[in-house]
Amino acid sequence: MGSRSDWETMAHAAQTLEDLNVPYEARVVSAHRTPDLLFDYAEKARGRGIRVIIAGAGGAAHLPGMCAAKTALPVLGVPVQSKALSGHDSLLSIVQMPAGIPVGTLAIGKAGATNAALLATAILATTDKRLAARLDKFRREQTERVLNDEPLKLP
Ligand code: RP5
Repeated sequence: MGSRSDWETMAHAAQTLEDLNVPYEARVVSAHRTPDLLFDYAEKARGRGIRVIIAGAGGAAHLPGMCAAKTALPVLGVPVQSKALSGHDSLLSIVQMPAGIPVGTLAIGKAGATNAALLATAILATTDKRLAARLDKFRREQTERVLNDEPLKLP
């Protein structure tokens, strides 16, 4: 993520990966404040065994795009909800990539962070049957929770 201040949002991705028992690392790597670290991180990621990168950033959110520019690993971008523009700036900064350098862009905020983890897991599960089974179980349990919810009452 681009800043420690993104952790509140990106922790939802981390928690989802924990729940699915998917190994991950959480790092602050800023496109603007630590650009050399970003290049180094992205260039070495594949060699370190990383298979998917989830990049969350807010405001002028250049982290996912620049990360994707420096690695051919799948990069999933999470627009963090900014204070000034509610994350519209983050979303537009991440989603409009030029053809040739893809970033899979998720929703703004918590839903995007959670879904980035689920999408990363789905990518990894294409070559990992045990992970695919865990993901299926997660979906089944989620469906059951909705179906077995208490009937709605007037507030
Ligand atoms: C972006 O600037 C970060 O991803 C963060 O969302 C935003 C603000 O960063 P801080 O000023 O809170 O560190 O690079």
